[in-house]
Amino acid sequence: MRRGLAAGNWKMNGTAASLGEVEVLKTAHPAPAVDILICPPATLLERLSSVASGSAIATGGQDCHPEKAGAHTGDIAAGMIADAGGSHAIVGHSERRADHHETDAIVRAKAEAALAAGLVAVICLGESLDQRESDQTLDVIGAQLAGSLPDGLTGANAVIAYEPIWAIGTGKIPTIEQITEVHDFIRAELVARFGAEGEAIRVLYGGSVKPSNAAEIFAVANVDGALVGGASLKAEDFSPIIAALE
Ligand code: G2H
Repeated sequence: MRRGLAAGNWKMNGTAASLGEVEVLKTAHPAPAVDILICPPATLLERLSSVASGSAIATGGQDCHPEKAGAHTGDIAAGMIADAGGSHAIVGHSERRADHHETDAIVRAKAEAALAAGLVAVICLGESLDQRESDQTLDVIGAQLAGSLPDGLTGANAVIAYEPIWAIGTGKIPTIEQITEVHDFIRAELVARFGAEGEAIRVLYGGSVKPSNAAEIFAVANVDGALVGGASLKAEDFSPIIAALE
Protein backbone atom coordinates (compact mmCIF):
# COMPACT_ATOMS: atom_id res chain seq x y z
CA MET A 1 0.00 0.00 0.00
CA ARG A 2 1.53 3.29 -1.07
CA ARG A 3 1.30 6.21 1.33
CA GLY A 4 -0.16 9.36 -0.18
CA LEU A 5 2.05 12.35 -0.90
CA ALA A 6 0.78 15.91 -1.11
CA ALA A 7 3.61 17.93 -2.63
CA GLY A 8 3.61 21.69 -3.04
CA ASN A 9 5.72 23.35 -5.72
CA TRP A 10 5.86 27.05 -4.95
CA LYS A 11 7.68 27.80 -8.21
CA MET A 12 8.97 31.41 -8.27
CA ASN A 13 6.68 32.53 -5.49
CA GLY A 14 7.22 33.30 -1.84
CA THR A 15 9.14 35.51 0.52
CA ALA A 16 9.72 35.38 4.25
CA ALA A 17 6.08 36.34 4.76
CA SER A 18 5.07 33.00 3.19
CA LEU A 19 6.61 31.05 6.05
CA GLY A 20 3.46 31.79 8.04
CA GLU A 21 1.58 29.47 5.69
CA VAL A 22 3.81 26.63 6.84
CA GLU A 23 3.07 27.45 10.45
CA VAL A 24 -0.63 27.13 9.69
CA LEU A 25 -0.12 23.77 7.93
CA LYS A 26 1.94 22.47 10.85
CA THR A 27 -0.86 23.23 13.26
CA ALA A 28 -3.57 21.90 10.96
CA HIS A 29 -1.77 18.62 10.21
CA PRO A 30 0.23 17.57 13.29
CA ALA A 31 0.08 13.84 12.48
CA PRO A 32 -1.16 13.44 8.90
CA ALA A 33 -2.00 10.07 7.40
CA VAL A 34 -0.10 11.12 4.27
CA ASP A 35 3.30 12.65 3.54
CA ILE A 36 3.51 16.40 2.98
CA LEU A 37 6.27 18.06 0.97
CA ILE A 38 6.87 21.72 0.18
CA CYS A 39 9.40 22.82 -2.42
CA PRO A 40 9.88 26.56 -2.04
CA PRO A 41 12.22 28.76 -4.07
CA ALA A 42 15.85 28.16 -3.13
CA THR A 43 16.01 31.45 -1.24
CA LEU A 44 13.52 30.10 1.30
CA LEU A 45 14.58 26.47 1.56
CA GLU A 46 16.73 26.75 4.68
CA ARG A 47 14.27 28.98 6.54
CA LEU A 48 11.29 26.89 5.53
CA SER A 49 13.10 23.71 6.56
CA SER A 50 13.75 25.31 9.91
CA VAL A 51 10.08 26.25 10.34
CA ALA A 52 9.02 22.73 9.31
CA SER A 53 11.57 21.03 11.54
CA GLY A 54 9.95 18.62 13.96
CA SER A 55 6.72 18.57 11.96
CA ALA A 56 5.41 16.11 9.36
CA ILE A 57 6.31 18.52 6.55
CA ALA A 58 9.30 17.61 4.39
CA THR A 59 11.03 20.15 2.17
CA GLY A 60 12.87 20.07 -1.10
CA GLY A 61 14.29 21.96 -4.04
CA GLN A 62 12.61 22.63 -7.37
CA ASP A 63 15.64 21.62 -9.42
CA CYS A 64 19.26 20.55 -8.99
CA HIS A 65 22.35 20.61 -11.17
CA PRO A 66 23.79 17.28 -12.37
CA GLU A 67 27.21 18.11 -10.94
CA LYS A 68 28.25 18.35 -7.31
CA ALA A 69 29.88 21.78 -7.50
CA GLY A 70 31.63 24.10 -9.87
CA ALA A 71 31.34 27.08 -12.18
CA HIS A 72 27.57 27.05 -12.84
CA THR A 73 26.32 30.51 -11.99
CA GLY A 74 22.82 30.51 -10.57
CA ASP A 75 22.56 26.75 -10.24
CA ILE A 76 22.17 24.66 -7.11
CA ALA A 77 23.67 21.24 -6.45
CA ALA A 78 21.67 18.42 -4.90
CA GLY A 79 24.04 18.37 -1.95
CA MET A 80 23.23 22.02 -1.29
CA ILE A 81 19.54 21.15 -1.05
CA ALA A 82 20.37 18.49 1.52
CA ASP A 83 22.64 20.96 3.34
CA ALA A 84 19.73 23.43 3.53
CA GLY A 85 17.50 20.81 5.14
CA GLY A 86 15.74 19.49 2.05
CA SER A 87 15.02 15.83 1.48
CA HIS A 88 13.60 15.95 -2.07
CA ALA A 89 14.42 17.52 -5.42
CA ILE A 90 11.94 18.06 -8.22
CA VAL A 91 13.60 17.42 -11.58
CA GLY A 92 12.29 17.66 -15.11
CA HIS A 93 9.37 19.96 -14.45
CA SER A 94 7.92 21.00 -17.81
CA GLU A 95 8.67 24.64 -17.04
CA ARG A 96 12.36 23.75 -16.74
CA ARG A 97 12.21 21.46 -19.77
CA ALA A 98 10.74 24.38 -21.76
CA ASP A 99 12.44 27.44 -20.22
CA HIS A 100 15.88 25.84 -19.80
CA HIS A 101 15.86 23.39 -22.70
CA GLU A 102 16.21 20.38 -20.44
CA THR A 103 16.21 17.09 -22.32
CA ASP A 104 15.37 13.66 -20.95
CA ALA A 105 19.12 12.98 -20.66
CA ILE A 106 19.63 16.11 -18.58
CA VAL A 107 16.67 15.24 -16.38
CA ARG A 108 18.09 11.76 -15.86
CA ALA A 109 21.47 13.21 -14.89
CA LYS A 110 19.78 15.55 -12.43
CA ALA A 111 17.78 12.69 -10.94
CA GLU A 112 21.01 10.69 -10.57
CA ALA A 113 22.61 13.65 -8.80
CA ALA A 114 19.64 13.88 -6.44
CA LEU A 115 19.91 10.18 -5.58
CA ALA A 116 23.67 10.46 -5.07
CA ALA A 117 23.05 13.24 -2.56
CA GLY A 118 20.56 11.09 -0.68
CA LEU A 119 17.52 13.03 -1.87
CA VAL A 120 14.25 11.64 -3.16
CA ALA A 121 13.97 12.55 -6.85
CA VAL A 122 10.53 13.82 -7.90
CA ILE A 123 10.74 13.24 -11.64
CA CYS A 124 8.19 15.09 -13.77
CA LEU A 125 6.84 14.25 -17.19
CA GLY A 126 3.83 15.05 -19.31
CA GLU A 127 2.57 15.69 -22.80
CA SER A 128 1.80 18.96 -24.60
CA LEU A 129 -1.64 19.81 -25.95
CA ASP A 130 -0.48 19.08 -29.50
CA GLN A 131 0.77 15.67 -28.44
CA ARG A 132 -2.48 14.95 -26.61
CA GLU A 133 -4.61 16.00 -29.56
CA SER A 134 -2.56 13.95 -32.02
CA ASP A 135 -2.95 10.86 -29.86
CA GLN A 136 0.73 10.62 -28.96
CA THR A 137 0.32 10.86 -25.19
CA LEU A 138 1.37 7.35 -24.20
CA ASP A 139 4.25 7.33 -26.69
CA VAL A 140 5.52 10.62 -25.25
CA ILE A 141 5.16 9.44 -21.67
CA GLY A 142 6.85 6.13 -22.51
CA ALA A 143 9.80 7.93 -24.09
CA GLN A 144 10.11 10.33 -21.15
CA LEU A 145 10.05 7.44 -18.70
CA ALA A 146 12.70 5.56 -20.67
CA GLY A 147 14.90 8.62 -21.04
CA SER A 148 14.46 10.50 -17.77
CA LEU A 149 14.48 7.74 -15.15
CA PRO A 150 17.80 6.49 -13.81
CA ASP A 151 18.34 2.83 -13.06
CA GLY A 152 17.81 1.61 -9.52
CA LEU A 153 14.71 3.60 -8.63
CA THR A 154 12.76 2.43 -5.60
CA GLY A 155 9.72 3.47 -3.67
CA ALA A 156 12.07 5.13 -1.19
CA ASN A 157 14.21 7.18 -3.54
CA ALA A 158 11.85 8.27 -6.30
CA VAL A 159 8.44 9.76 -7.03
CA ILE A 160 7.00 10.27 -10.52
CA ALA A 161 4.78 13.26 -11.27
CA TYR A 162 2.54 13.13 -14.33
CA GLU A 163 1.78 16.70 -15.33
CA PRO A 164 0.05 17.27 -18.67
CA ILE A 165 1.56 20.56 -19.80
CA TRP A 166 -1.77 21.89 -20.99
CA ALA A 167 -3.24 21.45 -17.51
CA ILE A 168 -0.55 23.39 -15.67
CA GLY A 169 -1.82 26.64 -14.23
CA THR A 170 -4.66 26.71 -16.75
CA GLY A 171 -7.53 25.50 -14.61
CA LYS A 172 -8.10 22.67 -17.12
CA ILE A 173 -7.65 19.11 -16.00
CA PRO A 174 -7.83 15.88 -17.99
CA THR A 175 -10.87 13.71 -17.60
CA ILE A 176 -10.72 11.05 -14.92
CA GLU A 177 -10.53 8.48 -17.74
CA GLN A 178 -7.48 10.24 -19.22
CA ILE A 179 -5.76 10.44 -15.82
CA THR A 180 -6.54 6.77 -15.20
CA GLU A 181 -5.16 5.72 -18.58
CA VAL A 182 -1.85 7.55 -18.13
CA HIS A 183 -1.33 6.55 -14.50
CA ASP A 184 -2.08 2.90 -15.27
CA PHE A 185 0.41 3.10 -18.15
CA ILE A 186 3.09 4.67 -15.94
CA ARG A 187 2.53 2.00 -13.29
CA ALA A 188 2.90 -0.79 -15.85
CA GLU A 189 6.09 0.76 -17.22
CA LEU A 190 7.54 1.16 -13.71
CA VAL A 191 6.78 -2.47 -12.84
CA ALA A 192 8.25 -3.67 -16.14
CA ARG A 193 11.51 -1.84 -15.44
CA PHE A 194 11.84 -1.91 -11.64
CA GLY A 195 9.86 -5.00 -10.66
CA ALA A 196 8.38 -4.92 -7.16
CA GLU A 197 9.87 -1.47 -6.55
CA GLY A 198 7.85 -0.26 -9.50
CA GLU A 199 4.76 -0.99 -7.42
CA ALA A 200 6.20 1.02 -4.54
CA ILE A 201 7.12 4.17 -6.47
CA ARG A 202 4.47 6.80 -5.95
CA VAL A 203 2.92 8.43 -9.02
CA LEU A 204 1.50 11.91 -8.48
CA TYR A 205 -0.86 13.83 -10.69
CA GLY A 206 -0.06 17.52 -11.26
CA GLY A 207 -1.79 20.31 -13.11
CA SER A 208 -4.47 22.63 -11.72
CA VAL A 209 -5.16 20.50 -8.64
CA LYS A 210 -7.47 22.44 -6.32
CA PRO A 211 -9.57 21.73 -3.24
CA SER A 212 -12.60 21.38 -5.53
CA ASN A 213 -11.16 18.65 -7.77
CA ALA A 214 -8.67 16.86 -5.48
CA ALA A 215 -10.98 14.16 -4.14
CA GLU A 216 -12.06 12.83 -7.53
CA ILE A 217 -8.45 12.79 -8.77
CA PHE A 218 -7.25 10.99 -5.62
CA ALA A 219 -9.95 8.35 -6.12
CA VAL A 220 -8.06 7.05 -9.18
CA ALA A 221 -6.29 3.80 -8.24
CA ASN A 222 -2.80 4.68 -9.46
CA VAL A 223 -2.88 8.30 -8.32
CA ASP A 224 -0.86 8.41 -5.11
CA GLY A 225 -1.10 12.12 -4.49
CA ALA A 226 -0.50 15.40 -6.22
CA LEU A 227 2.16 17.90 -7.16
CA VAL A 228 0.38 21.17 -6.56
CA GLY A 229 1.50 24.57 -7.77
CA GLY A 230 -0.79 27.54 -7.34
CA ALA A 231 -3.01 25.89 -4.75
CA SER A 232 -0.02 25.08 -2.51
CA LEU A 233 0.83 28.71 -1.84
CA LYS A 234 -1.87 29.31 0.73
CA ALA A 235 -2.57 26.95 3.61
CA GLU A 236 -6.30 27.54 3.19
CA ASP A 237 -6.03 25.87 -0.26
CA PHE A 238 -3.32 23.28 0.37
CA SER A 239 -4.78 22.04 3.65
CA PRO A 240 -8.05 20.72 2.14
CA ILE A 241 -6.03 19.04 -0.63
CA ILE A 242 -3.97 17.25 2.03
CA ALA A 243 -7.18 16.31 3.84
CA ALA A 244 -8.70 14.94 0.61
CA LEU A 245 -5.76 12.55 0.28
CA GLU A 246 -5.99 11.27 3.86
C1 G2H B 1 1.94 21.82 -12.29
C2 G2H B 1 1.52 22.28 -10.98
C3 G2H B 1 2.61 22.10 -9.96
P1 G2H B 1 -0.38 24.09 -10.95
O1 G2H B 1 3.15 22.47 -12.67
O2 G2H B 1 3.81 21.60 -10.35
O3 G2H B 1 1.17 23.62 -11.06
O4 G2H B 1 -0.97 23.30 -9.83
O5 G2H B 1 -0.32 25.56 -10.65
O6 G2H B 1 -1.04 23.79 -12.25
